[in-house]
Amino acid sequence: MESNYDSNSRGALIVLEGLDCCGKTSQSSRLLSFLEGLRHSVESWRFPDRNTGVGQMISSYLANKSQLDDHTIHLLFSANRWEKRSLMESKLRGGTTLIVDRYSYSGVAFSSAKGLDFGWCKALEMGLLAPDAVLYLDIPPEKAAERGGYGGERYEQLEFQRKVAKSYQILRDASWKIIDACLPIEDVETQLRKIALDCVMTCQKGKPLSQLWSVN
Ligand code: DGP
Repeated sequence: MESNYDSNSRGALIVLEGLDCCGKTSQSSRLLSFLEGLRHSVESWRFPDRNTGVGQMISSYLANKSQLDDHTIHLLFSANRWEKRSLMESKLRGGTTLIVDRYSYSGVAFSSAKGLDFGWCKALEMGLLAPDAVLYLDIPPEKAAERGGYGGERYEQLEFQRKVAKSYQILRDASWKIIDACLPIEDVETQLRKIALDCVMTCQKGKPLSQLWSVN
């Protein structure tokens, strides 16, 4: 009997991206429950990871409790992703799928929207693991601003989010799936489930890991 097993069998790296208040966080937890329900080994991660020392500095900056030069805070965001790289790789190689709320794309989109050089922001992410799928929850900045909880943190300002949306557009590549985040929450969930499941299956059959910024 032909086996689907391959020595490259691994978990999938699935990233959710989008403007602030696009619904990523609730969709990440719904996706986690869905895949867990199918008995997949799966974890939910998020960046910034505010639990590390670096993450606490970022958290304080986002809450406007500390001031940092734009390049300095960007380096911290990037370091926060790098400090989790080896754990990420071992989880994936061990067969665990990771659903990651924000990743390098947020890094480049948010920092370049502040005026930092696009290429410089991208260069810092080179060598991090490339996602198998980027699920971009697409929402007009004006709609996101109408949602509850908006405005609490440093970057949650309409004019700034408009710039972030433009930067995200430049970053799109073949690994991106664009989902209309204005649809009812269940419809968004259905679309994400299908894409995520396809992705998990492909990685289970043996898909080599690649690094940013390669196109899958
Ligand atoms: P969240 O925990 O999803 O609310 O994200 C925190 C905020 O940080 C959000 O406004 C997006 C922003 N952000 C995430 N990664 C980066 C990064 O690498 N650089 C910058 N400048 N901002 C980021």
